[in-house]
Amino acid sequence: MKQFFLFLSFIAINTFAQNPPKPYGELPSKRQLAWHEIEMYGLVHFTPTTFENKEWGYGDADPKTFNPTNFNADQIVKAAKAGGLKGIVLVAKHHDGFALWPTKTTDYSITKSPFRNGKGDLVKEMEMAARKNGLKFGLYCSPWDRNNSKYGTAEYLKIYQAQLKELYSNYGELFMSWHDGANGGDGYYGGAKEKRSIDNTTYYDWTNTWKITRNLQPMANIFSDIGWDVRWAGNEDGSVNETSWATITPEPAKGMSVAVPGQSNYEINPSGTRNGKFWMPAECDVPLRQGWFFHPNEKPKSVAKLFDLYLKSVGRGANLDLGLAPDTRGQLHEDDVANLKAFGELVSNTFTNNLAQNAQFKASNTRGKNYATTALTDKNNGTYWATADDVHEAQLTIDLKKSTTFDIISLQEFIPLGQRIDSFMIEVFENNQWKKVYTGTSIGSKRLIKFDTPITANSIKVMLKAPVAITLSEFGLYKQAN
Ligand code: FUL
Ligand code: CA
Repeated sequence: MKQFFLFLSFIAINTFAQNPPKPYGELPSKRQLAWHEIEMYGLVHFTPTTFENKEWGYGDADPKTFNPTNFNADQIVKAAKAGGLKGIVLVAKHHDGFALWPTKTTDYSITKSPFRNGKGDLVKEMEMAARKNGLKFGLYCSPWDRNNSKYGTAEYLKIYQAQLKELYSNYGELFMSWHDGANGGDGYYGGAKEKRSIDNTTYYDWTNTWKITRNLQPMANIFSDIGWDVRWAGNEDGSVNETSWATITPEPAKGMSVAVPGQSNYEINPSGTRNGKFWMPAECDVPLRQGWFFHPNEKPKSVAKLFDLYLKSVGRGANLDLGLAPDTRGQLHEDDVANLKAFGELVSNTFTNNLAQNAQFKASNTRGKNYATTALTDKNNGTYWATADDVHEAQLTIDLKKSTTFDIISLQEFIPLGQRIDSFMIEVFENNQWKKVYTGTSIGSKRLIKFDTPITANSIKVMLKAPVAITLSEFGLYKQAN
């Protein structure tokens, strides 16, 4: 009888330990999880502004100026793909108000341009090229419209919402609905040529406007200074802070009472908020060149710079959104194509060979056999090592079995159960002694730690702390490729 009870409690402990840990805090939605997997995408700016060699079109350009000599969506998408980008966000309408699709909402569109004799739809061409090459597709339709005579009145909101409805109905499933914070100012406004200001806390009625997005495109991640799904990194340099949480509690701008796009305290965006109210990871948007639009006198960023931005965005749990600027032909410049390709190769060559692949992992605690350390190097973000519920501090000892040289350590949490880990510390066994090489805080979807001087070691220790059971889905050691 006693043995029978022992047996029962043995089963109880085991089944209990085999249950996944309880989720912690805010959790990513299905659409956000899909977004995290993407890591990198591109943001394409191509309107009459390109032909005017400006960054912000005033809204007065003759539609006939939009006359690419050889527009080629496939060339742009293929170059992006070679760069490792997994999606394209097209600016369907920028601040100049020119619509790249045959919209019913305004005459100021591609239908009045020589492009495809006024019969073209550039949004469709980009969408088709993206899908054909296996990239996701998203759209940015600027709320600020410097061409529209109605801008600033209630009527314009209806026009803007109708534009979103057209865009969200006719171009398949979108992974992003992008919004910037530029709001009002001077413009052409149908010939009025004046300054118009709006109250951006109310004018765009974001709560209802974004309901349109949710209804028509449930998988589209809404991006703005304050989400709903993805937050602006707070700068256009392409990086977030070393500590950057996927959660945030948005704050109004100083002296204001509500946080809206264009009017939030975005100084908190690069680091987010530990245990924040919303799962709202950062997107680092940065142009490949200096400007968002093509300018003949500018050059694309170097491959080394792009790799550094990758480490400071994707490597800190954010995504990288790289601005791509077609030239007046309607293609990416050869220099851009070359740097994208070299960057894509550098990323893939660096991260193909996990030097910890054949290491022996020893954990100070493991939840049960379904959560064993073998999950750490199976290249599957869906499997993870976890500790028991009452174990909030744990140590992984990684025996590399031979002396190994690396300069990047990669850690990934199992984020479907939330951002759990508060902090971590890494030691390496170098020259016969343990040496602390890094202490950090946020991990989230991915954390890449880059060392300027490569480390040669036989063993590594990772100490992790969380307020709840710890989860880790992947661990990797890499050497930056040449
Ligand atoms: C900003 C805009 O004002 C720029 O022109 C560009 O579109 C960038 C991506 O977002 O807010
Ligand atoms: Ca795994």
